[in-house]
Amino acid sequence: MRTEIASARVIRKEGKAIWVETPEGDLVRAWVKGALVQKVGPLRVGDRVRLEAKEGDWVAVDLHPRKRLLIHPPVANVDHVLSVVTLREPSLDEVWLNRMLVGAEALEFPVAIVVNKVDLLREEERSWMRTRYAPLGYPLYFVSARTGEGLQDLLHFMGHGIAVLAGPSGVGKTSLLNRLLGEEKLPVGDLSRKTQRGRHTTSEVRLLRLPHGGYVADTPGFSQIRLGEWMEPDELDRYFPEFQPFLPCAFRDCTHHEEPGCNIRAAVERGEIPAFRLAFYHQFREELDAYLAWKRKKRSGRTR
Ligand SMILES: Nc1nc2c(ncn2[C@@H]2O[C@H](COP(=O)(O)OP(=O)(O)OP(=O)(O)O)[C@@H](O)[C@H]2O)c(=O)[nH]1
Ligand SMILES: [Mg+2]
Ligand SMILES: [Zn+2]
Repeated sequence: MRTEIASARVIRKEGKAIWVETPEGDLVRAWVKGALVQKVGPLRVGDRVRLEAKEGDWVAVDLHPRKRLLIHPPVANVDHVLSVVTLREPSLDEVWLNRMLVGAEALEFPVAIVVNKVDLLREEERSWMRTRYAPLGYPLYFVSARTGEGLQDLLHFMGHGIAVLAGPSGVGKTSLLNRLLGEEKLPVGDLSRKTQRGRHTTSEVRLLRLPHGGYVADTPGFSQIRLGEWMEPDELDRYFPEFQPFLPCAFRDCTHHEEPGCNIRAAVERGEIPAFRLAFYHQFREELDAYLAWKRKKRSGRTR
């Protein structure tokens, strides 16, 4: 009889119990030691825990250090945020995509761009997307949940990690999720979840096992990204990876507008930074400045 499992992955929560996957791939139900919850707060799917056998039950007694914690949905140790977008049906929401890229940089989540519905695209549209986004350095995948094109490459990229899908409404997140899961599909419990609301079924996010290993969260994340909650306006340029080789400018607080000695503008003029990215920088910077002004006003209003 084993008395300990050194490391198992929490893949689902159910009331006070958790379901963990052992290194051998077995699914085991366990309880969480009260002292552990007091120490680290609630466990999250994605967490790795040490289990001990106590009176015929498994009990999680320790949490291995967390790398990253996503809040909506709550998933620990996220390895990939897959930003799903489309060029047609619906057309590309570049504001969403660029805000996502910047937000993920700020929160230090590794992000990839997944263009779905490529079955609807002409070759010129794909190459437009590739020319525009590949130079930023993010992994870029072209897939179709309808035809299955590109999904093996994407699964290979996801590897054994934990992935969370993100993307605007209608881009095909649910379709992709089902297609990526292959034969396994969402278990019946998931299908009836909507009709069982109010019963004992869990509404928490779950991790679903991908056919080649790895997991994907059953709930998409990052539906809205409010950059102002994560950064100060003058930090924004740190989250544009392609700006980094050119920073700092002559003025440390350069906003990359008309200031003399602005390396970013110069790089745009030489074609070394895409002009559209500087335009998004200015757009987000304005939003952040306005948000900061609003916060200050609110604060001073309260003290009076
Ligand atoms: N042509 C084509 N249509 C697709 C593809 N993937 C999804 N669709 C269609 O796009 C529509 C939206 O797909 P969903 O999977 O519901 O999109 P979603 O991102 O989950 O949308 P929300 O749940 O509203 O956020 C459906 O009609 C799908 O059949 C694809 O690869 N090609
Ligand atoms: Mg959906
Ligand atoms: Zn500058």
